[in-house]
Amino acid sequence: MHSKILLAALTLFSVTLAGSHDTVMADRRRHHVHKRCHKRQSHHHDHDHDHGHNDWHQDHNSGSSASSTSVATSTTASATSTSSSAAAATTTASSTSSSSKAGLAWPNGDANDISQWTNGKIGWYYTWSPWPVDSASGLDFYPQLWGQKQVSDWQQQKGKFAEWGTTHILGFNEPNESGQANMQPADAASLWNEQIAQYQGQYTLISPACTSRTGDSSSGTDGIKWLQEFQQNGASFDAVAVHIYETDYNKVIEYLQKVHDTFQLPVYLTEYACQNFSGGDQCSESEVWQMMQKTTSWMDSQEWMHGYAWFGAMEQMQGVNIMNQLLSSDAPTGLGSYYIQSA
Ligand SMILES: *[C@@H]1O[C@H](CO)[C@@H](O)[C@H](O)[C@H]1NC(C)=O
Ligand SMILES: CC(=O)N[C@H]1CO[C@H](CO)[C@@H](O)[C@@H]1O
Repeated sequence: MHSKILLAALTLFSVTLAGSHDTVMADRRRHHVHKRCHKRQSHHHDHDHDHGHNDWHQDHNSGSSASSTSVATSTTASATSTSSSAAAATTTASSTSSSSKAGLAWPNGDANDISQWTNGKIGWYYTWSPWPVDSASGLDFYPQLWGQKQVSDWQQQKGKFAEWGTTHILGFNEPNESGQANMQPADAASLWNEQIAQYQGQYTLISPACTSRTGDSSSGTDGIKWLQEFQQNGASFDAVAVHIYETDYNKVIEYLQKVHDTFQLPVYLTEYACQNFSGGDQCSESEVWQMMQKTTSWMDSQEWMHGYAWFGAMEQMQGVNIMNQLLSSDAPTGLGSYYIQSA
């Protein structure tokens, strides 16, 4: 299964792009076809997840934080007044900010009509790069410095942040994965301090997005540990980004809780889907829907969750279970419509 996905990924990769990363990037700069570059990066990303999550399940046997939270609030009779005012505060916080929590992870450039995604709860998008779509989307664009290979793109684009009305910046893409930005925390902290730290105070700086991998192996390192080392090397950020692929929505929520407990900062889930990267059965349609419904409602009401982006607004899912697809035939799927409209 691993090698099959990898092979499929590599085949697709060479067929669609017919070139190395650097060729594609250079090609994009010359011909302004940057969506191909993004697609390739998210794609590259996916096949890496294939190796990425072997040691995840064994480390996550604790109970569901979601269910224990709801039990606590609904059954503690003696704490009624405090828990209801806490709940009211949470509701107020979420109703003022939930409209902008939902985001689009958008690798399509202008090839698909992004305006179809704007009349609902989605407030922002990113493209795995500092390149926004050309069309006016009405969504806030969060520029990302994907990694070392995008530094020249970043330098080319950063003069436009102010005119775009930029509010948030996203750090490196999965630096703890060998198939992705693949950086040592110390090197990453240097690059961060050279290219991104100068914007602190001006924009919300969202950390590099590590995967939820736990434990180390030849293909990657524990994501939380990586980010702690990044901090210890002098990099400072205002919020934490993370990527999570799981088959049980409770595990998504547990990991978000763990990230928040560790860093005590707002959290952005910038890629997630109902996906088995352990090589076995994939989520059924109902499991995908359950993950979508449970996670979005939980994140919308959790005040320290500031943003999320489901992986799937693309025609080619590139190795991720197609049940997660938000976009097909240039229009939102049923799941995509739910993602746009649920409140
Ligand atoms: C995911 O794959 C693993 C490994 O084959 C398997 O044990 C597990 O049951 C699968 N998960 C689901 C939800 O099917
Ligand atoms: C493969 C790999 O481990 N990639 C990076 C992820 O994080 C580690 C450890 O922090 C780095 O050494 C790697 O370069």
